[in-house]
Amino acid sequence: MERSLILIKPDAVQRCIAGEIIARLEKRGLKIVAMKMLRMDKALAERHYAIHREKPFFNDLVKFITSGPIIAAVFDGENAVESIRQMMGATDPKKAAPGTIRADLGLNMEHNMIHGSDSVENAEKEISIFFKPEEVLTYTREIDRWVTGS
Ligand code: IDP
Ligand code: MG
Repeated sequence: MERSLILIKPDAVQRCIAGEIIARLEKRGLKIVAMKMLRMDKALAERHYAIHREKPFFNDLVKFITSGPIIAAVFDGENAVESIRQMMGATDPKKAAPGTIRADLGLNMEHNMIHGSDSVENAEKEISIFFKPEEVLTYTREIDRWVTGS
């Protein structure tokens, strides 16, 4: 099983669409194993988006992601990273495939509703930025229940 970090961005929280995004991921069969609402500060945003530091849109990206509360969550499931990327759709909602979160709900490149890890390796790094190990539950399919700790 695999874990991925998602962020429901300030636009989605502000427009009250967080629940729909979470529901879509849950309906796909992914399990919530950690979740919190927070407002990212500049340092956290710069760390999370460090890979984009040199990009022309970096400052706007940091400004936007820190502009209001977000929901950070860890989803667990088979092929979770790739599944979530597929469900998100392309970065630009105008180019995202119909039926994806960004195509259906996103407005533009900046207001594209959701972040999802792009690889298993990055997922583990990103999860550790937002959650302490003990905040992430382990979902044990064998007995179909959650246990505390990872
Ligand atoms: P992703 O979110 O689909 O993984 P990334 O390339 O990792 O896309 O970019 C991170 C975020 O930065 C995007 O979700 C988007 O909000 C923003 N972004 C990416 N490219 C551009 C751009 O060309 N102009 C403005 N914002 C951008
Ligand atoms: Mg990315």
